Amino acid sequence: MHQTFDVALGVNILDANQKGADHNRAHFDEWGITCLNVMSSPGAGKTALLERTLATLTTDYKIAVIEGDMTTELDAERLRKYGVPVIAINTGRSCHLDSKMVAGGIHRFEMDYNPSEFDLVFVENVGNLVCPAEFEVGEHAKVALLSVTEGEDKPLKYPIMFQEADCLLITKIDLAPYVDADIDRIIANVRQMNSRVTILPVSAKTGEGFERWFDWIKTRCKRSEN
Ligand SMILES: Nc1nc2c(ncn2[C@@H]2O[C@H](COP(=O)(O)OP(=O)(O)OP(=O)(O)O)[C@@H](O)[C@H]2O)c(=O)[nH]1
Ligand SMILES: [Mg+2]
Ligand SMILES: [Zn+2]
Ligand SMILES: [Zn+2]
Repeated sequence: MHQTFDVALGVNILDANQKGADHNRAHFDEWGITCLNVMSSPGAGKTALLERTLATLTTDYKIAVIEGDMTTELDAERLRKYGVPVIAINTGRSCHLDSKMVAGGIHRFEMDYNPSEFDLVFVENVGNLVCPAEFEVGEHAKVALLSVTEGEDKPLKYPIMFQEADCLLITKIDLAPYVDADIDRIIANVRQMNSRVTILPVSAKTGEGFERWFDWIKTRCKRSEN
């Protein structure tokens, strides 16, 4: 009984979330914006990835960020240094962004800026390897990060994030020798969960792998220069 109730409640919550996600995507489509939902466990390097990405891509693309954190604007402040609009959403007790929270962010963005001038919106989700993957926010693609310091088994233990991802960044590869991480094994474990995902090893510290990441973004961007 208890389980049936939980399952039904879960389906209703996800149904309602999906309607909100469709609403958000319709806004992005109307404005010609590509939205990428960036997700990982806490500290895998989402903000560091976006810092290095903004440092390069803002010359070719007009970018905004929707920054989700349970509390604080620490990450939002880090990204504002790159001169882009950063809409901060504090989720309070919620360990993921949902489509309604992101709708609030989008409507704030719409009031303060001309969204049709923008090409790309990155959503940095709350650090959590589980539920962000289940709550679509209106993105066109899901980007998941797994750092080499987290352990090679994570794709097997937390499958949903890896099954849902369109692009999987193996981050902090500069640290691989220090933590005995076997990148080929990480890739094999990700592949076991998802045969079609693009897998890109990167280091936000050295910049290694970022050209391929930028190329991937360009193939996804509606208003691509290429
Ligand atoms: N050596 C190394 N450190 C990194 C790299 N990327 C991120 N870090 C460090 O890892 C820590 C966490 O990075 P963040 O970018 O804040 O991670 P995050 O995923 O945004 O964290 P939350 O938003 O709190 O979930 C920081 O101390 C970064 O400097 C990298 O490529 N190499
Ligand atoms: Mg962050
Ligand atoms: Zn959650
Ligand atoms: Zn709306």
